[in-house]
Amino acid sequence: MNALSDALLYGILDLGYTTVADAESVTSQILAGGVDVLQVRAKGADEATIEALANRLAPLTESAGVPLIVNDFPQLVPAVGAQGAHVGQDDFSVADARWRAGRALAGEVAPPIIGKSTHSFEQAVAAEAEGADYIGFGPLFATATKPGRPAIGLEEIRRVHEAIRIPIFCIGGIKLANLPEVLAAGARRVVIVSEMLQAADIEGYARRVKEILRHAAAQP
Ligand code: TZP
Ligand code: MG
Repeated sequence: MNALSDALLYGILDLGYTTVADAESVTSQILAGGVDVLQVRAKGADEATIEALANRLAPLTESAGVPLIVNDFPQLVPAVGAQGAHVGQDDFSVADARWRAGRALAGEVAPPIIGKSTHSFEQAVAAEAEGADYIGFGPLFATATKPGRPAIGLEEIRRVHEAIRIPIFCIGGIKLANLPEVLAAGARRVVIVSEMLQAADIEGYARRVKEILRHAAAQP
């Protein structure tokens, strides 16, 4: 399984942009394009729907060696064979999510990965202190994928990277067109949802983004 510490591109299979019927095909394209982490996210969907979806995706991520992360439902991690869960500021604490995600796995496999959404420098520092394995940091730009959440801009990206050691995935309104600006502001890892899922060639899109991120990461 690929290590989170090496991950540059984080993809999300979001049912806001993909139908349930297309889930495997879209996931296969995302994985073929070199995404390093895949989250399954379906705002408003019930637990059974997410469980069924994650169960279908787990064999694909498993054979690609890519960690599968379940949004909002850490208790599904053992049931579907995912590697972790992602929680928001108003969801479970990191410790609670870890307990729910790991209770059926104790001693069998690696401990679950727990990620947390953060929207400010203070929340980023607090998430690391709380024991999160990684954070999402954003939305950098306003985005229809997370309606009602104000943009936080690019100003704090560098300071957050200097302050904490866990992986920081910048998120929110990131597109090929603004990626250079996001990287110049100090980002190293990104999450891209809508532009990737709406691309005519999802695999080619992911590959292109990954190449840009690799190139940026190789700079001294
Ligand atoms: N959390 C903060 S912004 C966001 C989430 C889930 C959505 C990012 O999606 P997009 O389409 O890449 O702006
Ligand atoms: Mg949430």
